[in-house]
Amino acid sequence: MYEVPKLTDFTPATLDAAARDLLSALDSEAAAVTNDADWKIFRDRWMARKNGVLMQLNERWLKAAPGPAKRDVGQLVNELKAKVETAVETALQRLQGGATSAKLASECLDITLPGIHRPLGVEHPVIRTMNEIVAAFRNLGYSVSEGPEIESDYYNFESLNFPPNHPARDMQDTLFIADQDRKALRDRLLLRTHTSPVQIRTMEKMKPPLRIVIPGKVYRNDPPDASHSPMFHQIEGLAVDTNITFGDLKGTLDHAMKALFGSSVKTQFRPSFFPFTEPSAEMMVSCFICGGSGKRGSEPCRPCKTTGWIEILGCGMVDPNVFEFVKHNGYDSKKVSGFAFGMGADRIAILKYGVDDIQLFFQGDVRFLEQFR
Ligand code: 2NL
Repeated sequence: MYEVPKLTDFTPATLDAAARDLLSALDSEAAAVTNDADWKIFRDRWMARKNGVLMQLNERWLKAAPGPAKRDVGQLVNELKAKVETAVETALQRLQGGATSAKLASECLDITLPGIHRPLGVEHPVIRTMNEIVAAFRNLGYSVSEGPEIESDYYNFESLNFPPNHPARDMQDTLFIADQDRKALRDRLLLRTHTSPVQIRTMEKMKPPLRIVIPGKVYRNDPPDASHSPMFHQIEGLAVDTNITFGDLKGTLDHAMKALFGSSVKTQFRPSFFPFTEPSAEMMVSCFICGGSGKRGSEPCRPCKTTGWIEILGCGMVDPNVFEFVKHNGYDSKKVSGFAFGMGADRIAILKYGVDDIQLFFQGDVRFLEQFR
């Protein structure tokens, strides 16, 4: 370890040699600094006010020099002081520079590497079918309405003209919210069994004329199998105005089916029953798989069971009893009339895409879903 020597003479040659010794010691000690702790020791050894090398220079060289040599020794000590300060500062910069480049190296990013491929999802086939049906009616000027999936008995049944002991209110079919027995029947909560309550809610808010479609989830206490699911999707429509006739119903639905399944499909109406419409009908569409022939080559057509017709929806003229519940908002059955229809979106998606099990729609198996890309 370098120590400042006491000088016996102060000739330029002796000073020169002593200065060279000091600088080479400074160089090698500076080079040995590899971390912050080293650097502090190095700095203190050379620059400490108490007995640092620079202080020793003052004591052993400057103060010890005889009068005539003082000027030269003073100049040399000043030069050495500057070199020591520079060496200490440079060693610190070298350490910090090393930290910066380590940081840069760890953060460096090769922007020429290929990116991460994130597969895009697709619209679910049931949602896609609902959107197509909604679009067909929007083009006819219909608006879209939505409402709660948890409903009261009033909106789900009573206001829709379900008689008190109608089988559709049966515990077998309806999923009720638990612990509602203290409430009046009309206030008891359940999972809506159809989207019709939204039609009543919309008529309460908007005066006639009205043209709306309502897509949404509905719930029934059905055990799941290939054609049943306790949750499924419905689209309903409602048109109310002065002088709406069964002819308007037929023309509107015929037009919508041609928009959905192609302009060559035919429609046919057969008598039916719904509590909220009178008269009621089910609408058949000529089979868009076999073109109405009932055969595919020499094989029987499965989707239409060889009949050439597929039942697609239920419909009818709004029963005056239903209008009674919203009469206060301008729905007076002496002044207005209307038609309504409802269809199962899952069933239509099954027919459209040739799917043989409704459960596939709700299992979230990507191998099934990615086929709709
Ligand atoms: C079906 C049949 C239908 C309606 C739904 C409706 C709603 C109001 C008044 C009258 Cl507020 N009718 N909706 C009418 C006829 C049939 O659905 O088979 N759906 C799957």
